[in-house]
Amino acid sequence: MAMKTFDRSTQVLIDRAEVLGIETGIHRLESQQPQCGFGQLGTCCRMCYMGPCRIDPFGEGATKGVCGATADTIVCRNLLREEVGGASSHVGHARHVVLAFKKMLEGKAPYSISDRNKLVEVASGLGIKFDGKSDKEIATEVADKALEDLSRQDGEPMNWLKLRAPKREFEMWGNLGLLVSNAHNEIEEAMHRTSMGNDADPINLLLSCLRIGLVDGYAGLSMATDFQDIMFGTPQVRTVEVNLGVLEKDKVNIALHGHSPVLSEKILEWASKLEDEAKKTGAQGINVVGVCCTGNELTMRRGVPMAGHNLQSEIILLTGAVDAMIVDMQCIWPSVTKIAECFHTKIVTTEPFVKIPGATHVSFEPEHADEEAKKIVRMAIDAFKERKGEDVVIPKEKSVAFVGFSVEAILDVLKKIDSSDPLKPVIDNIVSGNIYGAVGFVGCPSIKLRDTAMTEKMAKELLKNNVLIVTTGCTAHICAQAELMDSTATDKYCGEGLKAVLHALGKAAGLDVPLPPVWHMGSCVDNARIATLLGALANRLGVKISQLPVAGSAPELVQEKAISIGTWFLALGLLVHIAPSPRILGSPVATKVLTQDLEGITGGRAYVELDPEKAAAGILAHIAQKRKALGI
Ligand code: NFS
Ligand code: SF4
Repeated sequence: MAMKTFDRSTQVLIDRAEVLGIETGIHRLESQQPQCGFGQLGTCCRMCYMGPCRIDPFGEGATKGVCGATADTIVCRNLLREEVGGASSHVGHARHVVLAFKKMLEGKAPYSISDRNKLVEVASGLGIKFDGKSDKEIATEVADKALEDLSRQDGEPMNWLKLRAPKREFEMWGNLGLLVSNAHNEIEEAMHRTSMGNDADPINLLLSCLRIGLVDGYAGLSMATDFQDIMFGTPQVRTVEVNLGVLEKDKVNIALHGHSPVLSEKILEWASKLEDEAKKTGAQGINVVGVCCTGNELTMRRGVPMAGHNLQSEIILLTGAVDAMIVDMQCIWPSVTKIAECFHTKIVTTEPFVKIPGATHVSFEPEHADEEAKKIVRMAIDAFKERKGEDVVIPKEKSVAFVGFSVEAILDVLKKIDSSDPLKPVIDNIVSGNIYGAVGFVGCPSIKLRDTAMTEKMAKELLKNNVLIVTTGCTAHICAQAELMDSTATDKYCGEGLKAVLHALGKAAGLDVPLPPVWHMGSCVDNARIATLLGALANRLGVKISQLPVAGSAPELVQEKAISIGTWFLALGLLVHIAPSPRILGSPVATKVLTQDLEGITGGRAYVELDPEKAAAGILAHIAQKRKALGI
């Protein structure tokens, strides 16, 4: 019997997998059932070799580990380690971009500054003096300020925290002793703290979670986004094509998967330069498509089609039409090489710390970016030659999405309505209720929830109630595939108030259609853009972010990265809806603090709900309460 799956385009390929006897994540999930209850509750500890210890949440078995650690201690330590995994990924990503940027400035890597305005904005925010300095000198100081956040030992708050944190929240974190100074030290200390025989105090551990949330938000997401914008340009609104139907049978299809635009921008450049070489092999050209967050980066800046989200990263290979999938870092399933083996598809890994058995490894160094990108594109062209005669199955599903809603792009549209006070029209509409509130949809597609259409159902329910949605990450792929990012969605799904606002904005933007009701703000590191927008709104109103009628949601949690981003949002004072539950329910203390007590500290609160209608209702109730408190 065919496996149940999430959508039509994917179903076609799951069916193909079953005919061909190829295993996918859906099949492996089923064979993992039932998954371990201790693991789900977070009460399993492997921090030392007297264990592994497991605490029975019902009090019938062991209530303490061999060393005496309680469920509260174990759960909070495990949670902090998840955060470290997430923050390490984002800080690693940011460092990787900053180092490429430095090499560019030293004339050693073939990249350039694309957005001088952003450079000036960041440099002045960092307090760098311009007097007569060249752009290169200013940029070098900016890069050094970033690297200082990974090395300083003087206890001063991180430069990027001072640069990007909203005023009132910065003050609040200062009062709570959370102004982190050095991302690497924080990560080290969190690992140290959670190793056997150190921190056993659940509250102290949870405070450390907030610290790592700030590390992630500022030395990870914000830093990466700033440097990527300076190097590759700040996104502008445009329309693109999405879903698996963007593959083209007669072209060399290159799927770019992972996270860093340092690699993918170069591949894209060389794909266009080598178009003629591809044509000589009989192909009609080269078709570069994006998967996961690399897809988001490329689509926001270059209009590259968004082929699929994380759950489709192995599915897309089942088309037999992908000639090469090039990956860099994060969210890459090791299974891709196994599936690729069944076709002519080449999987190319590029990072020394991300190798997969069965893949071809081309070490991608910014210094040799041109040669390596050229080599990789040629590998795809060669693979295309091998494809001749093979059957390909490309699902026909394809839709259109508006993308590129950077804060700058949003403000550009708003300035056309009120050039001196661009946020005023938004605030007026929030006050009038035309915009009842706003929700950020972030994170991944969950293989456990995808067939419930969790994200789409929640989104539609919120739009009906005039809640504007912004989105990033793989959730953006889901919304785009559900046609929620097309202008037609506005009349189809929005309440009257929101509809009117989006029509007016479309007109202001010079379009003859409304803006869509779900705004694509980028990849997961671009959650920094959401925080910037919220900070600007709160600042304009003279309130804290926690007072705004807004919320965050990771409707289909998968990655540790979503945990660390979510914690940053909690520190910013947001209600953060999550499904499935993070692994905290085995600890009464962690559960109570994160879902209740934290609200009295940062204003943020975690909210777990797996039913889409109930989750939307919970968020609406939260927005109603915030509106009431503001007297609107
Ligand atoms: Ni975000 Fe992007 Fe996707 Fe989830 Fe992975 S690609 S960084 S973690 S799976 S949204
Ligand atoms: Fe067990 Fe304690 Fe060792 Fe964890 S640290 S495995 S609870 S003995």
